[in-house]
Amino acid sequence: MSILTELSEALIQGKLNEIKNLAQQALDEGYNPKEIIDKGLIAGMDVVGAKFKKNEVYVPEVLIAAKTMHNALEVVKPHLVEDESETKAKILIGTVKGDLHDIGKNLVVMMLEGAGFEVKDLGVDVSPEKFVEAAKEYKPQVIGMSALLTTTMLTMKETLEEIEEAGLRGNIKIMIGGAPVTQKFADEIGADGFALNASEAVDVARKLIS
Ligand code: B1M
Repeated sequence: MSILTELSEALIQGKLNEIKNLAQQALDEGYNPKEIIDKGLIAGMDVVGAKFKKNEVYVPEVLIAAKTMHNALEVVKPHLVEDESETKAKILIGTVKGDLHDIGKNLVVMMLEGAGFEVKDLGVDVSPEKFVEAAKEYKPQVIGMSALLTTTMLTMKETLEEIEEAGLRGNIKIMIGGAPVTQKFADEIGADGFALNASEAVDVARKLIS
């Protein structure tokens, strides 16, 4: 079994401690952090998601998988910070109101920081008002919103409208993402950018500030 498959399996089985050693082993074997995340950790989480959908696993198991992912990311994260030369642009980011999923958003944060962006992470369940308040205070060039539920995708539209109503839209670009989000949806609600995954989020953010 390759180390990436071992990582997927450890995540599926919620091996909280073993996954740290496996992540380190993958780095030692020369795999780059993005491969470890995409082909090992996210691949494992996709299996958990499919099982969750079929009621083969329940919320407690999914939470353990999430914690297992977090443990592995702690080992990988220092190796993602690579590009110190980028101009520091500020990005405000959060998972929208009603939504508690943060693994994908945290990955986006890690990649953006790795690419030299200054990121202010508002966490999860972030209301439109909180996005607006923080935008006034922090003055970012980009606001990023993440949503994992089809229901909370609608909150992205609401948040975008509140940002517009607060008169902040002229200076700030909006980027959205999350498993159910599409380019079509981004166009429909008038977001400036959509990214399918964390690496793409870096490219999109760079385009938005250029
Ligand atoms: Co939730 N959950 N969950 N869950 N959960 C999903 C999303 C679901 C698809 C599972 C399923 O049915 N197959 C389903 C949603 C169905 C729908 O809306 N259509 C679902 C459900 C129903 C629920 C609950 C309602 C379950 C319940 O309580 N009955 C509940 C809701 C809670 C809430 O938010 N209010 C719930 C709870 C949870 C847990 C708390 C147990 C846990 C979250 C733990 C945590 O995040 N700390 C959880 C998890 C882990 C999942 C699955 C299994 C995995 C999500 C994940 O972390 N993926 C998920 C199934 C799935 O997606 N396969 C599921 C890995 C992550 C790296 O990918 O988040 O897509 P992702 O992020 C990617 C991209 O989307 C993109 O880049 C990331 C990295 O490449 N991206 C961005 C993300 N944000 C971005 C922002 C950007 C740009 C790109 O710019 C700003």
